[in-house]
Amino acid sequence: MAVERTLSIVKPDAVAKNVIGEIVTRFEKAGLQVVAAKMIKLDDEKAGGFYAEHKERPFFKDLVSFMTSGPVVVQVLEGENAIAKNRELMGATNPKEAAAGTIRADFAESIDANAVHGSDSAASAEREIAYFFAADEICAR
Ligand code: RTP
Ligand code: MG
Repeated sequence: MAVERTLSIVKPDAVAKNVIGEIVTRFEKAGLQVVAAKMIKLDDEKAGGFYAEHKERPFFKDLVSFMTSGPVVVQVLEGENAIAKNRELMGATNPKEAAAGTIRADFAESIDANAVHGSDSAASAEREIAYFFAADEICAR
């Protein structure tokens, strides 16, 4: 299995609930390492650009409005099979469909306020990491 990097976002609902640490602990316990991290408040342009693939979807406006509603924590996670592993830890997009014990099952409120984002492919991970972090902000471990 290859060592990969993936982009994770702790979304505004989870930051507001004060569960940043509990979420990061799940990544660490699963063998993923934080190699870059920052807390930021997204604006419409930054959030819209991040979710550009969903621009034509009916939920796009709500998605941008939610993602700009409060600060988020963006992180790069590194580890074996990191992209799929993170998606597994997150659970399904809709918390009602998320498997028991996943982050979304335990912390998400709704399909909009769903606690976390994770890159869905190697190509997405590469684009999303570069979208938030300069190369010298990522610390090899
Ligand atoms: P994310 O990108 O945030 O990690 O979530 P995801 O891959 O599980 O889901 P994706 O299809 O990429 O959708 C991005 C975010 O848009 C909202 N969404 N709402 N109302 C709806 O049908 C709907 N579908 C998606 C969710 O908040 C989702 O996280
Ligand atoms: Mg997605």
